[in-house]
Amino acid sequence: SPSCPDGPKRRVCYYYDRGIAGVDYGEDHVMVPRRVDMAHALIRSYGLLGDMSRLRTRPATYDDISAFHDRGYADLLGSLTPEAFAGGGEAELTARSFNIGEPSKKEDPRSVDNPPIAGLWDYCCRYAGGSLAAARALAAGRHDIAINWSGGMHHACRDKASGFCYVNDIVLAIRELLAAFARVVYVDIDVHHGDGVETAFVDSGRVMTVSFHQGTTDFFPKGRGKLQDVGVGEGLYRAVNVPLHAGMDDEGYYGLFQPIMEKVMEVFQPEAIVMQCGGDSLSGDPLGSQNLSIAGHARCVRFMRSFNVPLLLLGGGGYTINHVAACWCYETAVALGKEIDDDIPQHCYDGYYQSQGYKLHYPVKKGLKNDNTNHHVTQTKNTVLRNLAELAA
Ligand code: V1S
Ligand code: CA
Ligand code: ZN
Repeated sequence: SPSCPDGPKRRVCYYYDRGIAGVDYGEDHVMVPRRVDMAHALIRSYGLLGDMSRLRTRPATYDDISAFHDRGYADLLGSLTPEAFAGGGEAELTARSFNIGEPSKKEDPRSVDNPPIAGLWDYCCRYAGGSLAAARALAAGRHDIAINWSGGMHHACRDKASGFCYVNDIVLAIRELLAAFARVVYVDIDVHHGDGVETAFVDSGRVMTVSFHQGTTDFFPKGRGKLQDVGVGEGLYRAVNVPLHAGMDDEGYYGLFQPIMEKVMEVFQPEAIVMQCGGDSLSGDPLGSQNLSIAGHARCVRFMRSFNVPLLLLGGGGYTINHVAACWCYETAVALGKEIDDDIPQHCYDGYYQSQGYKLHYPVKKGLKNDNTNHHVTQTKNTVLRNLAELAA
């Protein structure tokens, strides 16, 4: 079979749906679905589309979504419109009870986490449909790596929205993979804890969830992802949490990521990997305070790819849209085993990259304080490795 310098050539498939670009969380909202369109345009401008199969699929159905989500919640998602919500009455109350528009009326409507957006159901079905199709492509053995940058909505719960996430496409995709593979590892490098995914599989012996996240007091989702949260029942030691302080750099991050994921792969022997590549762990993100470069973020993707196990790459957070688009484009090249030029080609969104000198790799914050002491990092690593060793015993 054909090979590249780092092993066999990977068959990569890619999902992109232009119906997602126009979704609007609201003028002041930090979540901008257009960043996926920007990533796509960049990927196209580098000529990478020719190296991948394009996944054309149907949107997820009500049955697909209610395989995990509560039917009452799915019904609400399917019927809610901004007009019905604004009209008050039953629709508004029901939406608020599912954390859409927030439970409290006191909230400033411009800064609601989960607004009742126009085209909500269509949006959910499209990004979830992409992750499901990507999982099916891996399960059928047709591809080695599948990508959906519009997915990765890791906070959505069975019966409520949370953290800009309405439907948990990751849980749906993992369930699909479990029909074909005995064990699945989920690894989440978004700056937030992957709470919705961890909760869904916390007692499962077949899914191991690993989240690296900012774990400072009050950081969203508050109280989740503690080092001591290790799973329950059949899932004991199969939930891994790596909380970090602000200012983490590439070297410190990889110094944790590499040995932990190496051990995870050794003790759990997964048949498939799902990786949430949230771009809010990148330097300069307005919500996160980590200091990763695109190269540092992508190094984690490259490491997971090196195991040659079917790999599903998903998006997630990321609120400096030019940085996120550049990152996901570079990670698409990593998936393909290609090195791409640092100069951003001319394309429809190139003006967005002026602040980074039209280069893919923008500089991290020089002199930013790293609150992760060597002592703290070593202790965290040793605790996680000790827990994982329980599975090897
Ligand atoms: N941190 C943070 C943050 N910022 C916002 C926000 C900002 C502007 C808006 F117009 C609307 C919302 N919300 C939050 C967090 C949620 C973060 C979700 C991250 C999602 C992900 O990257 O992991 C994956 C896509 N929400 C909160 O902190 C909750 C509040 C406690 C404060 C904010 N208000 C709006 C709700 C309650
Ligand atoms: Ca995370
Ligand atoms: Zn996030």
